[in-house]
Amino acid sequence: MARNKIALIGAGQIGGTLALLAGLKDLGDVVLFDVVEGVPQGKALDLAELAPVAGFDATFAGTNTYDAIGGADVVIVTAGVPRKPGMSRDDLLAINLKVMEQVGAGIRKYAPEAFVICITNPLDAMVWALQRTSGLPAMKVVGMAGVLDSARFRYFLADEFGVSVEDVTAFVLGGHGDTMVPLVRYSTVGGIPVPDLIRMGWTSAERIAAIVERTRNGGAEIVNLLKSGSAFYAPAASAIAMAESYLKDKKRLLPAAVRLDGAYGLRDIYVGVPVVIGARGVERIVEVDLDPAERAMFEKSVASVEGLVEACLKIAPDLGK
Ligand code: A3D
Repeated sequence: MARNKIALIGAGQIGGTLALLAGLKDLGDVVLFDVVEGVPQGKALDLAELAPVAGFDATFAGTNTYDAIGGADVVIVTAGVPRKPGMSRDDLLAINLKVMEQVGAGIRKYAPEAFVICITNPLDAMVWALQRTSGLPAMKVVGMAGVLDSARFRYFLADEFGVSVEDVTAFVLGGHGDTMVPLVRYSTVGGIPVPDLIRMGWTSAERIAAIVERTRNGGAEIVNLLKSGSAFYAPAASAIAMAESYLKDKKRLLPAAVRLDGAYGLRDIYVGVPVVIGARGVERIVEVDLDPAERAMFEKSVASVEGLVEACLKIAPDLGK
């Protein structure tokens, strides 16, 4: 049986880590694409030279032309520019929107059957744009943010309780950013909901509130430490978990930015909700009950994503048409 093909659009910090993890996890052959000449080729060669040591047989290719992604089963998009000092959110949006137009056209032409995972920020707006510019069905185009945000939440909770990260589950809803909604009620340790653990005296409501706040600012915490660039190991591992669920039809229930067309009372917007990812892509959107406080936080988060989408439409009214 032929190996799967994984195309990585953007061969920067996350792109390189994605390639490494795809190799180590034996997910398939990897093509790294970037506009910068030499970088994808150099990273691909370095990784190919790692394969004998690590003991896997995937091939790695670096490219500056889209034809090389032809027939990819999975495409993971990290292409774009980061926000630089003095650049407004709208400036960043305009630049990365242009990038999504190029990437979408490349996917539309060469990898129309792929499952596409977008990581480029501002996430919820970029994945919305990418679905339009690629013309792929919405169930095949998702954004990665919730797996990362909930992994951060899980890590902080495990640390608080002194238990294995493996036994902590956590859910984060909404857009990626400081309006995200970590759902304490649906977060558990070995199946015991966090509010019960508070009642059992394992922690206090105040400490959980501080963990929620730290989760919301998880990206900024790392940016402040690194000084240049943003997190890349955990974001890459999170996208790989989504790719693996698709390629192996694992049907994992994961939070992802998906296009809502009715669920949660929303239409034509990408926002983070729990979904089942299997061989058909997004196979199910899970509509969880929200209490009034959670709903209010979710609505605030949705409003901020709507603001980004409106800004995109102002810049490119005919996007994907
Ligand atoms: P970086 O190391 O800068 O890599 C981006 C790569 O994109 C660079 O190699 C660029 O040369 C390349 N690039 C620029 N324009 C194009 C283009 N038109 N076509 C193809 N490639 C291009 O960044 P990174 O890997 O650290 O991060 C990538 C993206 O992920 C950024 O937008 C980050 O903000 C975002 N990010 C999102 C999360 C989420 O949880 C959603 C987390 C961390 C980072």
